[in-house]
Amino acid sequence: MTTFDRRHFISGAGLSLLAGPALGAAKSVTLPFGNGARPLVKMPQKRPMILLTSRPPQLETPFEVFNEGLITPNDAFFVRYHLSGLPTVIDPANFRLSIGGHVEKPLELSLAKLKRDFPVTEIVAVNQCSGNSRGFVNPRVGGGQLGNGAMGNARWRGVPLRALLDKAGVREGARQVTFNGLDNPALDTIPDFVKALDLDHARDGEVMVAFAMNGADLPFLNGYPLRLVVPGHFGTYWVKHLNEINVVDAQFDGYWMKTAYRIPDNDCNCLVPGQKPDKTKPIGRFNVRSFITSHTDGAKVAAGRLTELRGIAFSGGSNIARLAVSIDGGQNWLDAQLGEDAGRYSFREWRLGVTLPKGVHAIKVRAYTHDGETQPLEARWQPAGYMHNAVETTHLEAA
Ligand SMILES: Nc1nc2c(c(=O)[nH]1)N[C@H]1C(S)=C(S)[C@@H](COP(=O)(O)O)O[C@H]1N2
Ligand SMILES: [Mo]
Repeated sequence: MTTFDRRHFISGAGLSLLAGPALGAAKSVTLPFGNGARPLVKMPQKRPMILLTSRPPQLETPFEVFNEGLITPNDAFFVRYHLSGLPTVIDPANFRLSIGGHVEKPLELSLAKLKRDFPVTEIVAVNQCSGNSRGFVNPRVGGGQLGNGAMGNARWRGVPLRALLDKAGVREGARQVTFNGLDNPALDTIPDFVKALDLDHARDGEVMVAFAMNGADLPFLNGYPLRLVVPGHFGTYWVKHLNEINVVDAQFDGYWMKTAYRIPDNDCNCLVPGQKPDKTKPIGRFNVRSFITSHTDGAKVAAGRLTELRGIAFSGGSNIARLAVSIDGGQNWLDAQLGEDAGRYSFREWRLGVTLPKGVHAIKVRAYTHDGETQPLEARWQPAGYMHNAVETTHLEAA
């Protein structure tokens, strides 16, 4: 039985919150934008993480974790929830996943049956919140002021959604599939968190009902016992504590699809700051991003000696073809060496040795995908602060 005692849970977070200002340098971090001071808190199954809110729990990964390896450890993986009514006790023996709606034969599956009667596959894929990096958006927008740590890369293990839908038998006329989890709104006025995918997407063979992450059960806060994995797509679709799958014969118009998580429906998914979109669509795939993980802004390095720069890149599903690094603020670009290819949905590591003369240097990194997509040099803007992916600049002081 996996038990999450709410008192323990909340008091754990609450205690750290109360102690916040007095915790000292090791127990807080300051993200590099206004009002960026955050406490580090320890929640169940997690190492100290950057606290955004405690109810519901929202935790950001300390950025240095991304320099430790290709895979983000379970205990450092970010946490995002919308609703404060989290399940507190989930008994794996009694848990059931239902697949119903516009199908021939509705299913009620125990965890044991799911693992036994269906094909099991694995995929390495990045999960990233739509609002990752929102704190850097300028002019600022409302919503969680996140640094770059609302993302992570894991090896997910589970059953292809297609196999479940095929077993249930999708009926003629089906259009979308909806996903609901065990968490609920604390107030009647807040709509339950339900997401939808088009039927073709749901049946693409890659979308997965995952029961494990990096070789272990999903951590509770990352969706135990089941979550949806939607490779290349923003985290909003990756429904946690997934217990209800419904096939529907119309466009699903719940709040979290029709009103929230929408982006301007134009080529750049962006607007002039302050402008309101006249046409929107649901957010979809990631745009391409890259980061330096080996050095933080303002770091000091040895002048005239070899410095190894390292980092990561990822995209919405097209392989990273090139990682360009500029050590002169964007005038000239060098090709970095790409690391292990763990698949087109994974982080891809990169490295490049550079020798910097005495002085301050503006280092920029820019990823290009196999399909020719790249990052904008100047940040784009949109009212929800989603999809921030501008080229990052890291200043290094060589002395
Ligand atoms: N049940 C449930 N699933 C959910 C959410 C939620 O609020 N409830 N939030 C979604 C959003 S917006 C994101 S970014 C991802 C975050 O996944 P993580 O918490 O495992 O990092 O979960 C998604 N799945
Ligand atoms: Mo999200």
